[in-house]
Amino acid sequence: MRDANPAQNNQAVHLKDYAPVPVTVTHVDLTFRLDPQATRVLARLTCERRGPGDMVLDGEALRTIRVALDGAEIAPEIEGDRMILRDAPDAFVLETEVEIAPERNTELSGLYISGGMYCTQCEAEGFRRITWMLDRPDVMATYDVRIESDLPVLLSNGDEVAQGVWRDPWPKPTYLFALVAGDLVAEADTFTTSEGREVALNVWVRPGDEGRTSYAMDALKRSMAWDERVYGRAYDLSVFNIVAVDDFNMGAMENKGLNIFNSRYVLASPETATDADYANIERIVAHEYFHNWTGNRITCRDWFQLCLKEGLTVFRDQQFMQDMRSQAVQRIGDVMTLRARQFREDAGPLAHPVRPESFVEINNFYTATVYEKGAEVIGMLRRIVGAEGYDRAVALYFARHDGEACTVEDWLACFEEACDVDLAQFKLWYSQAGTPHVEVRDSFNDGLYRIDMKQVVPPTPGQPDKAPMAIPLAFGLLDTAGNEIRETEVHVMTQAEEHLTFEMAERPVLSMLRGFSGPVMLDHPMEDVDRLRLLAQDTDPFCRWEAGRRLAKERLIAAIGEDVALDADWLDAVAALATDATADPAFRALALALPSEDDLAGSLHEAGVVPDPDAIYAARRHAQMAMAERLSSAIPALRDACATAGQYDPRAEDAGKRALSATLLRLQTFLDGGAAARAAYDAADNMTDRMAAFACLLEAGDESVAARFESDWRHDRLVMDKWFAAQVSHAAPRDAVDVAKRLTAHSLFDPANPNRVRSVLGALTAANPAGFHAPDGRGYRFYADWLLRLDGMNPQLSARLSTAFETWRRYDADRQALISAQLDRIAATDGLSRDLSEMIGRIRG
Ligand code: 0A1
Ligand code: ZN
Repeated sequence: MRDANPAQNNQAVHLKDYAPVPVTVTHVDLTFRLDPQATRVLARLTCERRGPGDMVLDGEALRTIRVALDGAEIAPEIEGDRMILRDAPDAFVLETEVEIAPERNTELSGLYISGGMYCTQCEAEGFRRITWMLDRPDVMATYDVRIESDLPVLLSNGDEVAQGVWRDPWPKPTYLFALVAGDLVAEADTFTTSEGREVALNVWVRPGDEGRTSYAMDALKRSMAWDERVYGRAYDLSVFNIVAVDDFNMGAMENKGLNIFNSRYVLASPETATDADYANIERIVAHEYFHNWTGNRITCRDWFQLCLKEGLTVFRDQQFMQDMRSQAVQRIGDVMTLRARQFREDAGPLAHPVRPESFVEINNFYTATVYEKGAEVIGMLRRIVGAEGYDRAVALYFARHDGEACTVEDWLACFEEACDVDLAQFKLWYSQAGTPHVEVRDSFNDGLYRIDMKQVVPPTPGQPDKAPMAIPLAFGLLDTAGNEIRETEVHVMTQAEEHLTFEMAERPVLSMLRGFSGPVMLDHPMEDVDRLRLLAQDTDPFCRWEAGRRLAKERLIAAIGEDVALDADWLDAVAALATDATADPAFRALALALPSEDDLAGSLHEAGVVPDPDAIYAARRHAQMAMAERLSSAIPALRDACATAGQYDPRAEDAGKRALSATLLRLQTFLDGGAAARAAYDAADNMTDRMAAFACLLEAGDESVAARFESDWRHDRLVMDKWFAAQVSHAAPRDAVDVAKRLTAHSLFDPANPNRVRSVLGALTAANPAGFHAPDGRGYRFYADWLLRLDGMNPQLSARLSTAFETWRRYDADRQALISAQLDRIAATDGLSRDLSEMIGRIRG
């Protein structure tokens, strides 16, 4: 696909240029002689010609020792990162021997060392940093792997044949290869599949971390059972290994039979992990496990099809979480994530379709659009064809494409055939970027209720004009007393403008976009009384929450820069929700949370107003203070009612109570300067409660709590990540950059560890926007300095962090000039990675 030296080549690859390989590899035989500075990799590739043309292998940062074709040494034609084999025979064996240095691998791509163990990361194009190979997902081969090392635990994909010898019988692309070697300990268990296969399960960790794996193991077993029950997919090897590593660029990786995880998504104990950590572990363990069918057994033809495995697997993990926890709360949380990350991306210079048409560096496309919007697209498909149609189509997909490398077209064809639908227009969801705006206006006259709908898909980079999309709009109608008079129905909007009419005796209240039935921005003006009615009574929990959210947002926006009092009606509604003992505490916690500062900035920008980060910060504080005052007398009793019985239990029911209690403690802190939080900190017997109190104390300006926390938890790297992040997140905006600077100079700050870096730099940009956007530009300078420094070590990390600048055109001229100067400075730096240079180029626009 890529037709020149990738390391030095900043040229784009295009979907339209896809061509299959002329020579493929059907079996890979690998021997690793592990050494930190000089690992030898011996590869025997069984190759087969499929058509005319040269065989072009990928290799990066390899020292090539020997190359032989059918046993005879050859002098290969190596051009930068490509080895070209001209006139290869129809069938042959290509042998190579290379040397690599895992210890010097700071990119964390290929074979590297983390916390004393060898591990690999091959997605997307890391395998070429291990040995010469056709490093692309449409080349699927079986693998035999021998690991030579004195280390006690030696793992690779598939089933273990002998100590350190592994065979993976399922053909797979290179990106799913994995190897782990180290001094590790495991929690072991077993699972018997519906097909009667005994599977050994292991969660491997460094000595000292045992005892923190049981939740991950439990989540794994529940995932295996769920995929059998809901999708009819059983596991297909005799062993499933999970390994936790400390230095990892992403969340986790679905390597066949050997998932490798960022340790923060495996390790949990009540003392060290929060409810949010437990939920993430459950979701990510499920996600990686589900990839075994959606990604591994059926993989992607090329990287443009990334959403084929990621959108579908995210959708599956969301379904799983809804089944394991509260459906409503899970959906609201997923929508919040989508809006916070994907809508933001879709509205700025980095907007791209769910299936991009070109890229320079594929690692820059593991985005919220491919993952989260990709999942929404699957959800819309299911809504359109119905649950049974979806099941039929998915069953056809598994039956027809098992063992293949597929495209989005293959996937959609299964739906068209199994459900007899035409998806030509629906397919625009894969190719048109930008969040559709849906404008809804309703009116009632003489017994006729009319809903007028208009859709506009805004222009995005490279896509000035858009065609109307197929948008499933789920809606219901309530009467003015709040009773449902029409149950949820789904109208699939296909034209730019449409209307619906209903004969009715009285004006109804429209509950639109139930369950958030499509990833759109809904513009539906409504009287406060109707929103309050939906908030109190809608049968659709998403729309209830959304009604409250709209009310809060309208008030906050009105209050920004003005010193207006918040109206009593709204505060009464907030209080009613907070005190409604019949509602799920997790739902109440969500409904009491105000829209984030970034959400407000985005909404102002949408409305043509330049957001002022300090004014937004002040308006939120002002609203929180008003809520606190309104609820003041109720808070202690409400918090008492949230107390959970017995020992800490991560289950959703208890987590919801803790979330509500934490929300109330935050409000209480506005009133008592931290007295209740101090008591809560001292009384906490779990990390969820401790972190909630810690955040309040930091916001209240408590000067000793950070030192106390540090001396209690210095030894624990995952807890210390929270310590770093909380101090930046909860600093007063004027102090945030100084706090971040001080923390990057702390002895425990390690720029080689992505989690630690994110806990400071990510927290500054994501959780303290008013601090990051300090008017004198010191936040931008500090951040750009770090991007440049990190880029020399870990380009994936610097590129990902650079997205903090994607919203720069929202802000005032002074801030834009300050950011632009930093972007220019980065762009002008010699030796910038391909990853970061692509990102900065796109962000500058
Ligand atoms: N496929 C993984 C995510 C992942 C992607 C890239 C990586 O390295 C660049 C690592 C992990 C998933 O969806 O979980
Ligand atoms: Zn994934």
